[in-house]
Amino acid sequence: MGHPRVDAIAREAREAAAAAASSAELERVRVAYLGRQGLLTQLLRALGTLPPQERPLVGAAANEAKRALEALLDERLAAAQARERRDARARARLDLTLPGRRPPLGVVHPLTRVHDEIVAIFVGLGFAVAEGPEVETDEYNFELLNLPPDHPARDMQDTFYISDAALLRTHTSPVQIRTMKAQRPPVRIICPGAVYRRDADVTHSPMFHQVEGLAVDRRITMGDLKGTLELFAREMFGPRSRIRFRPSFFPFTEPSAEVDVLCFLCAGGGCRVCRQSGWLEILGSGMVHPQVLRNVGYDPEEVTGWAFGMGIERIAMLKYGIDDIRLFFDNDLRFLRQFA
Ligand code: 2U9
Repeated sequence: MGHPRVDAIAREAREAAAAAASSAELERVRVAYLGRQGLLTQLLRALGTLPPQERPLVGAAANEAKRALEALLDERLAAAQARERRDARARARLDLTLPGRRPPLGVVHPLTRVHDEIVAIFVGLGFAVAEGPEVETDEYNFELLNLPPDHPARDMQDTFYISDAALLRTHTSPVQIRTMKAQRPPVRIICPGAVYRRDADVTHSPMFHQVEGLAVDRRITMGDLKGTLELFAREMFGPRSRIRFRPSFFPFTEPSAEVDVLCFLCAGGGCRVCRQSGWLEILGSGMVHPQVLRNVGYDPEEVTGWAFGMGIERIAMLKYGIDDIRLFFDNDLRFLRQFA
């Protein structure tokens, strides 16, 4: 063997090399013993300070220990690097036969579906879609539609007022007013959009949606209204649909009528949805009031018109047998997924 001090350092180095588990740890061992400040390096550098007779023995032993440690570290390092390359390849390996991740697919909201169906039917008949602001003036939402200042619909109880003059529209009718003020007859438009009323229960929501329609031209009659709505009902509720008109009142139409469709669930026989009556109320309508025509600068002696209004939520509730309007706005996926 060599020299006791050299042997102690060499043993310690072998043990450190044996305990090193990675190429990084092996490199730290190499630096600790063989680096510029390493223990073996320092020992060799200090040979000159030993008594002359000890130098050959210690020098030979230190050089031998250095050579053996280098060989051991090279061997261990090669093995560690091979292991690390193998692990990295295993981590990176992809199984291309695994099924892909399916992106979650949404469904069209039932209100959007019903809205799109209604709009498509009237667009097919030659109507243009008109839209307008949801924040309206008292003038456009009420005054020009022949709702006098003391009309109950204008009550603070029913309308969301923003100021004395500004409010959230309670119907899309101001869109028709804006359109008529901007263009001469003939006018054929449908006006879909959100509207607001201070009302909330199972069939009323403070925000809901309407589609209103308007046709103004020379010699437009109630017969045109009936024919148009009959066609609408057949496209919306099936070819066997029938409609009936019941007299009603709205300040902006005269005469006015509420329109029922023969119950499409029981064909008129009576069921839960039509509450045994055989008919479902689907919309309100009428001939545009002469005063409303005058208000937008039209001459009621020259042109006449009809208008209708329906609630999209109401149509969707009837169509899908939904008994609580709030389901449309809860965004419960268990509800929405049923419309896939
Ligand atoms: C102009 C002239 C007349 C629109 C009309 C109705 C009858 C009607 C209701 C249906 C259910 C509102 O959402 S609802 O509560 N609407 O009954 N709407 S006639 O008449 C107009 C519109 C604009 C210039």
